Amino acid sequence: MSHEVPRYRFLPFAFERRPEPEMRARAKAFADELALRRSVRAFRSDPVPEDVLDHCVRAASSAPSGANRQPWTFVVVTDVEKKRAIRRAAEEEERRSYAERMNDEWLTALEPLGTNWEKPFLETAPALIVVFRHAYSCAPGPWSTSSADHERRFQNYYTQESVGIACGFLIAALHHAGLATLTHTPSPMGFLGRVLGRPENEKAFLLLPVGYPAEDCTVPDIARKPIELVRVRV
Ligand code: IYR
Repeated sequence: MSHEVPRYRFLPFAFERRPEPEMRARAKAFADELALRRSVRAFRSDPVPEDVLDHCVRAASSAPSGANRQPWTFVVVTDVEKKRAIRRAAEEEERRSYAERMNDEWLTALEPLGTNWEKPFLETAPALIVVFRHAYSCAPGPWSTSSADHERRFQNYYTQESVGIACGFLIAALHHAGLATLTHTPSPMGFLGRVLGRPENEKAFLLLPVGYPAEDCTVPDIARKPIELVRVRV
């Protein structure tokens, strides 16, 4: 057991404590804003500003992660051919999922949403953000983007939790910026690493079509559980 690794330098934390009325107003405004987010399945084809997406990816990448490994890559896909390839591969998997992999209970749960194997939004959305989880790293710290040196594997920690949190930040940031998203999980997702040429240690985690809702876009009339059903005080 080696303990030769030096500690980080610890710096004073510049934390601003806010007056309670301000906290309350900010907490409410944030919850009210997030409550307006909806999953969108019909997009306009208008392009989205790449620098806005970059800021949103920066927000996502500020998420906490196990041992600060930051075990994620966000691939921003705007290329028409790549989007077409992703749609083709996703629909192939989804066709099989709807026909063979999902059981009756699952299909029944989805019936009210009216989803099916067809995924036109993978081409019409101007951008797809594909989030990859680094199951392990090829370098000891978060910084090297790694040569394809798969001789040595360095462990990452709590990667599902870390990348899940980063995705939450990303979806919130995109919504805050004025963009609509869909949380899409074609299954299995192995094709995304192949189409996008990601290294072996990166596993596709989530596919987010991003853009503006189509003019005739509709969303299902669903409600969030009231706080009394989701918060327990002890
Ligand atoms: N991944 C499939 C099926 C699907 C599953 C769930 I759970 C949803 O909430 C929505 C869809 C699809 O994208 O159609």
